[in-house]
Amino acid sequence: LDKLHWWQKASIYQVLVQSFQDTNGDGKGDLRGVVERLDYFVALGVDVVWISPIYESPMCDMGYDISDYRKVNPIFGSMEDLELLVQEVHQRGLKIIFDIALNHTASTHEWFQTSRKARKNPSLGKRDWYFWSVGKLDDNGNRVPPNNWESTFTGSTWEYDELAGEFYLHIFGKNQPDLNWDCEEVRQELYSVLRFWLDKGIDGFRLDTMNLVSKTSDFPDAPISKGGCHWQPANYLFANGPRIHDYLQEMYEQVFAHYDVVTLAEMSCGVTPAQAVEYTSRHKPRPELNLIIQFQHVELDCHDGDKWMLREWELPELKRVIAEWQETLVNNGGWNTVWMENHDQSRGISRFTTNSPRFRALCAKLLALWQFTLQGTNLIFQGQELGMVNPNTFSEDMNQDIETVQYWNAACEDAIDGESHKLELAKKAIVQKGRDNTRIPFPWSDDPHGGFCPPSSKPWIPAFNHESEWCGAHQQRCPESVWSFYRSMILMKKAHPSLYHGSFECLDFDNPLVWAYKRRSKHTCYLTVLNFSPGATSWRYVDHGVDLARSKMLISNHQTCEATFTPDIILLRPFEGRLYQLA
Ligand code: TEU
Ligand code: CA
Repeated sequence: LDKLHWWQKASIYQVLVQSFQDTNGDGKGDLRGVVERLDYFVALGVDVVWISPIYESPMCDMGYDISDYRKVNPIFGSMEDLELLVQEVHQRGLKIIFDIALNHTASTHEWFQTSRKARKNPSLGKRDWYFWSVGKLDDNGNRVPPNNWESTFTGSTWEYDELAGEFYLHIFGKNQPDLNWDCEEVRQELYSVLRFWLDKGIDGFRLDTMNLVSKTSDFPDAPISKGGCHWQPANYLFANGPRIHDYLQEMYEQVFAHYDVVTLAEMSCGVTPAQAVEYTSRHKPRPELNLIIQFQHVELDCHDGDKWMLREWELPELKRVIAEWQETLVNNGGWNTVWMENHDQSRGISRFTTNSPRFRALCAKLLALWQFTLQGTNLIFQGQELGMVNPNTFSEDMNQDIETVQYWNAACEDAIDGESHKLELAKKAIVQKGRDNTRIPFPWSDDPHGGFCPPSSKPWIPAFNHESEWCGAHQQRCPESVWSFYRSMILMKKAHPSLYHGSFECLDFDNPLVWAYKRRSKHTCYLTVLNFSPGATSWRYVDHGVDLARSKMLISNHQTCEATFTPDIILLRPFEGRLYQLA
């Protein structure tokens, strides 16, 4: 156990700074706000604070469009505020990691501005810092993009730039041109940016879209999407590309090897458990990354990776995805991260259980039991520990997110001929999946705007559901609250170290209602049993080689939990979950 790194034992708490705590009344959360709330993290028991991008940015994509990597965005505060935050975090025995996007910059970045001019005037330098293409001629002799790739935020990944007289590549928004990592100078410059922040004493990075930085050089067309998907499968042509391992190894050797820090790399657009082992294995001669964030479990509710094409799913599918990740990484020297919501995803309760208010607290606790008894480093997104749910309403002026706005505009254009059913589907998808679902202000108290900003200010996006019993202040005082349950689960994991590294074994795969699994290390074995259904049910443990007679129930999400099992069956109430330590 002493061999575990701090980041393997840590619970990481993600703060979306803009929606956390506003201190100067401009309706946007800021760094001073995070400083003011640091004791909240201590009370909850988390170890690491992950802050969303706070660099200079035109804020077209929540700061994932960076225009100067070495400057602090004034809407969040100053460099002094940031240094104060790092210092105050450390004073409390916590750690802090920064979120940074190295795959692309903002189009307003000086690098991109130079690059576009340099296409016609090479002496300016930075000519190849981005991906440029003259495109091709279509049948009518018009100049069109070199291939058919569609961007994550709808439309072509190629945008024509007048000044350059060429197209540039952007996998995300057109204001987020992709950096060309094949260019040595680009990599060196980015490494020096990383060192700049590490030298300020931060404890690591969440690296945005890190598996996208090596692209195939010839930009072939992607297969045409089937079934009216807005998103076609071009991802395998730009994710996990040909030189990705070289670059990650180089980055490790030139930067991270020299610090005791964690790298938490987001791997969007598809990564398999086997690839994840490649990226994170501790047994490799040339290490790359510590942790990765994968997405397979949040892609079950859509068709072909198109997040807006909603799809019904069954519990056994979720079990299979999770089991494959758990087993593959544990058995091969990798290490999982376990998460269910973030600033790009909607709320876990609304997605994995039910929106019914009657079950809200139970479901929140069920999911906490689930998340904290799986193998891996736990990531919690702000408000998850309060059992926040999707607002579940649609209003056009609530849509702030670039992805949602562009999808909605495209849907409106597409439905011109009064095809109102198309718009209804789009609305439904946005309500269920839109990124603004988790971006609304944090409900601290039952003050106006949930105490997020002064009463006279207007939050940048409307606050929602800050009913007093669900707000942070109330839940912190109430031992039965979701918040208190999260705290218990965080402490539970620390008290039972086998939950960090024990093996994972899924029982009764095909059971559509109950999810049961064992976690085992040399001396201890744990059993988690979760009823994912709104009805009472039972689970037969004898068939699965479990002996409950001499075992101890450690925690349950039902307040009074008598030993409801007959000699070989556990009776479970709606959405009931339990954790046993087996003798
Ligand atoms: O996300 C990368 C990504 O591909 C997905 O998570 C994507 O945003 C999602 O599927 C869209 O629904 C990262 C950031 O987390 C996200 O906020 C940024 O918009 C994106 O990169 C671009 O920097
Ligand atoms: Ca502010």
